[in-house]
Amino acid sequence: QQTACIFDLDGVLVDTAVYHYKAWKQLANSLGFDFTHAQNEQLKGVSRMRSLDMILEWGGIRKSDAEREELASLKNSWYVAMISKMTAGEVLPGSLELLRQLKQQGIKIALGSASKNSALILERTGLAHFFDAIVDGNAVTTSKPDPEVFIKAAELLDTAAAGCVVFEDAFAGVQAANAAGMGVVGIGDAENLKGAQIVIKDLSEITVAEIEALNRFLK
Ligand code: G16
Ligand code: MG
Repeated sequence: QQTACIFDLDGVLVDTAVYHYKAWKQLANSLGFDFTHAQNEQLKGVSRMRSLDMILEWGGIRKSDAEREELASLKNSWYVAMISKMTAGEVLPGSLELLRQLKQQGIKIALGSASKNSALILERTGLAHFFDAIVDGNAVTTSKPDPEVFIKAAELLDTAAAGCVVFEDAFAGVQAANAAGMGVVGIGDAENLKGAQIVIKDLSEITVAEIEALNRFLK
């Protein structure tokens, strides 16, 4: 059974986490409070609206639905202004090399991201052409840890879930991959990524052979 790869975007292929953080921090500060680094970790992989709700809760602030929409689009306007200036230099170490090798060996590649801005980011960083399928925040109704985003990606790649290997930097994403019955490679600190089969610092630390060994048809 064939292997396919599904990549999360923010924090796995590109370093956009810092821009999300800056924009959310600016929003929280404008409302008169701040949040911690540990709290920011919890926002990774979580949808825009869910992130906003978590932040408002940390600040002990209640807003109407209309105000929440307004705050989310304000944050997004700051975020989009920052990512509009991204360059290929902001692709994380090892990403380009691994994507090239996977392509060379005929392994299918999908994006499985919570972001509604994935098209702009892939465009700006020159990664768009690698993907056989793109499933992002515009295509799903439920956020990670729900497996919807990865299940849709597997369907588009015409690959059984057990043959898919997901690359994730967020705990919510690791949970989503496990719920989908897929292999999962964690990117970052092992303590934040319980449930991943392997945890690496970045994509330079894994080979195509090691990825293929995570295909669950082989287990
Ligand atoms: C990313 C980030 C999250 C962000 C979400 C939505 O998910 O990790 O912090 O809240 O996208 O992004 P946007 O506001 O651009 O729609 P992923 O799944 O790519 O890591
Ligand atoms: Mg991520």
